[in-house]
Amino acid sequence: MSLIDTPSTTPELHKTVCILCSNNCGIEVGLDGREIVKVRGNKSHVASKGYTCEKARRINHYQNAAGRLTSPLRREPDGSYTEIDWDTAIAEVVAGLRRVEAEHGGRSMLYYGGGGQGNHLCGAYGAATRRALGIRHRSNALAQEKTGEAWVDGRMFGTHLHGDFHHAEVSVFVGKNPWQSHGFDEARRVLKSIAADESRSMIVIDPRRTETADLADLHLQVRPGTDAFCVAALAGVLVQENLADLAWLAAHTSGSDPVMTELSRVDVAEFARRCGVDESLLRRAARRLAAADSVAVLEDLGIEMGPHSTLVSYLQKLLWVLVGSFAKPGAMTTHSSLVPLFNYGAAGREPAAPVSGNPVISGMIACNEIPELVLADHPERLRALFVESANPVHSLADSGMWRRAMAELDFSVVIDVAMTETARLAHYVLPSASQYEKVETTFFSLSFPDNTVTVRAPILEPEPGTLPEPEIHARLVREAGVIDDEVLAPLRAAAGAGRAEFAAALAQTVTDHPGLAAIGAVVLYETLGPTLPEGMAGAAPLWFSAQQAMMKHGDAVRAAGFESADDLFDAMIERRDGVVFTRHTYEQSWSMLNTDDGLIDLDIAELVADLARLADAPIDHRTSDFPFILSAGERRSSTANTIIRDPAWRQQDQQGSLRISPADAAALGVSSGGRVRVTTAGGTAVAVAEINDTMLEGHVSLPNGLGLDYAPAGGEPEAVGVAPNELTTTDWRDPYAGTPWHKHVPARLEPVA
Ligand SMILES: Nc1nc2c(c(=O)[nH]1)N[C@H]1C(S)=C(S)[C@@H](COP(=O)(O)OP(=O)(O)OC[C@H]3O[C@@H](n4cnc5c(=O)[nH]c(N)nc54)[C@H](O)[C@@H]3O)O[C@H]1N2
Ligand SMILES: Nc1nc2c(c(=O)[nH]1)N[C@H]1C(S)=C(S)[C@@H](COP(=O)(O)OP(=O)(O)OC[C@H]3O[C@@H](n4cnc5c(=O)[nH]c(N)nc54)[C@H](O)[C@@H]3O)O[C@H]1N2
Ligand code: SF4
Ligand SMILES: [Mo]
Repeated sequence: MSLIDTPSTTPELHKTVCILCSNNCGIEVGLDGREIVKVRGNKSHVASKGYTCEKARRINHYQNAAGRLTSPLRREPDGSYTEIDWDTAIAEVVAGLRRVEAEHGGRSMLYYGGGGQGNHLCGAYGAATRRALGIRHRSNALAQEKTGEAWVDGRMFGTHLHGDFHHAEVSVFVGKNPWQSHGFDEARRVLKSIAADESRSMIVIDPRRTETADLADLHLQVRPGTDAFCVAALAGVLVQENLADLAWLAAHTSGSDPVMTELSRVDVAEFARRCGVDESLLRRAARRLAAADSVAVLEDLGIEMGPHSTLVSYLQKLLWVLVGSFAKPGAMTTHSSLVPLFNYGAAGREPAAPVSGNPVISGMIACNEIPELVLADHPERLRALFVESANPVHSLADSGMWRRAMAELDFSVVIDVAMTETARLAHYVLPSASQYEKVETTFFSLSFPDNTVTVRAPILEPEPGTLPEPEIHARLVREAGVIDDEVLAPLRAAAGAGRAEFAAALAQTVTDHPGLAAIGAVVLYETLGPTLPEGMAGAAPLWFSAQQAMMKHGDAVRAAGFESADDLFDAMIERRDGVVFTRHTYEQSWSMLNTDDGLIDLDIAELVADLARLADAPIDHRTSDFPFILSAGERRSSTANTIIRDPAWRQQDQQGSLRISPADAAALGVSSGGRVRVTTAGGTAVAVAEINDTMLEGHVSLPNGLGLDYAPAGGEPEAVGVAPNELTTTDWRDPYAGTPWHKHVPARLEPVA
């Protein structure tokens, strides 16, 4: 699937990664001045091995979009923006946040974002700024998708898991369409090889006959929002037909009794009827799981953004636990992390969110609660917002409520490359260098037994007027007055003398000045950074990550070929093809479990109680007013969150069509290309219809990331397509994680002349 464009001249190629999804495939790009004119997969990349999808090819639409921000901006009382210099901007942003902190305390301030699909170093630096300025709350997009699963993982395993789809005998995708959305390396290659291998099987649970479902052996085409019934029935069959591996469960798990009892009570025939899947197909799927040597399961938004989402996360994990598919090739495993995406330490004992009292999973306020917290009449309401590398006004539920919330804030600042829907409502906007103009990496390192990380060097100079985030945060932290150059001077000298000297000096300095640990990223940038190769200073915090990796996973780091943390760090800084930083044994997958007794804990009492009540839960949330279910935000071949704003990027489906089944289209009297008004409890919008026979009757879908304002060079700003969150509300959400029901929005459709 490697794409080779052949321009007339052959430019020098620079190794970097694609930033459009969490896979971050290694690519080689050719430049003509500042234009990216050639893109091809990097065959030497440790993880992607030359694989890319079609989206990487037109990455220049990210790098060279019209309307790049090139100066810090201040909003004036009349709503216009004035360009200001960096010194003024840094001083005023710090003063503004200080003012809110002085009047209302750090609990009235929230930091949102800290990285998208290709950039996570800014999150490490953002943490320093957050602490330097006393911003107490934080959140990011994970708190509207993955916190329910994280809560379950915390309770069952105390850590995050990886599925080995490259080798699994049976791969299961629950509300996940890896053909379009990826989520593991070389996704399309892997899906095709499973389909071509008679000894392996793929099970897909999805109401739509997706590109992935087309390759599956068993497609369980559930009615939207009924996965809890489907997955409970699968687990019920495993228990009721005595297909569970009882010896394995006895040896490796705790708390299985209440779970087995509840699953033995599941009325499989009735649950099959409720989810709309033929009972015999469901039983075949369960038997296939039980017969397999290895099973790997991946869930994603199709269930994370719908009814019973946290319960479904739990039930899907029971499927592979019941058949003992853990810690072996092709199965589920734990894995190492360079910097973990979640903190599982307090699972089940999370602090309560202000106002709502809901749990704050992994330290992140549920995204749906943020605008409510701003608009609340409450002493602990939010009054200041610091947004970095995210566009919450567009990407979180209820854009209208978000606009009202932005207007109520005493202070707001956005760091971005573009004048986004969020930036346009902020008091200050700080322009950052793009992801190809600075050193970057992501912490999406989730593989096993080999785990990889790719640090990339800048391939272009920063756009004039912009700064890389490490420098922005260093200046903010400095302005906040928490850096003392006298304290840093010996560290700088030690860094110049050598790594051992630096490590010793740092340990001493942090002992003498414990406050410095909180702004560690900036301290490393300012002291170790200058000793790194040109352009790489921003990667200095990874030195600390390498030390941590060595401390936690020394054997695996050494097995990957690194004698010391410094060797690992140097490799990350030098190697443009990525680095295998840990090489584990399957036994180590057990030791990385992080539960009290070292066993997998099956009994999540709250969710077992939900399972017991499931028979009484509603099956259908449609009403006569809203007779359709809209999935608002589908991943397609031409979507990439809100990273690319230029609609010309999309070679097909520029408008982002509303997919509708042939029968529904006929009943409404719309044809492909016709216009349809979509109305939900949250709002109304007009979309272009696409009659699509992969859709179930009663189910329609709109793509994610559409409806972004974009002004082509010299042209007028225009939004193309429907912005999905003009149609969503914050109130329909998961009771545990507060995650929105974006895949399950009751809607009404009317043809528009
Ligand atoms: N092309 C592309 N790839 C991307 C992204 C992108 O914007 N574009 N974004 C990235 C990000 S941030 C993420 S989180 C991932 C998300 O990746 P996915 O979760 O795979 O993407 P979606 O298409 O949003 O939803 C997956 C599936 O859920 C199905 N679905 C809808 N309702 C239900 C239901 O009730 N039950 C079940 N079982 N399924 C249902 C849809 O039909 C769809 O096929 O993609 C990543 N990759
Ligand atoms: N209705 C509905 N809403 C959804 C979804 C859905 O399925 N349906 N999907 C949700 C999901 S899973 C996710 S992950 C979110 C994603 O939504 P967000 O978390 O908002 O993230 P992105 O869309 O990836 O936006 C990244 C931002 O980073 C900016 N950016 C790019 N490069 C840089 C850089 O180098 N530095 C800085 N500072 N900024 C940069 C981009 O211009 C963009 O504004 O959307 C969610 N929203
Ligand atoms: S969009 Fe994702 S899968 Fe496609 S090339 Fe980019 S990183 Fe790879
Ligand atoms: Mo996401």
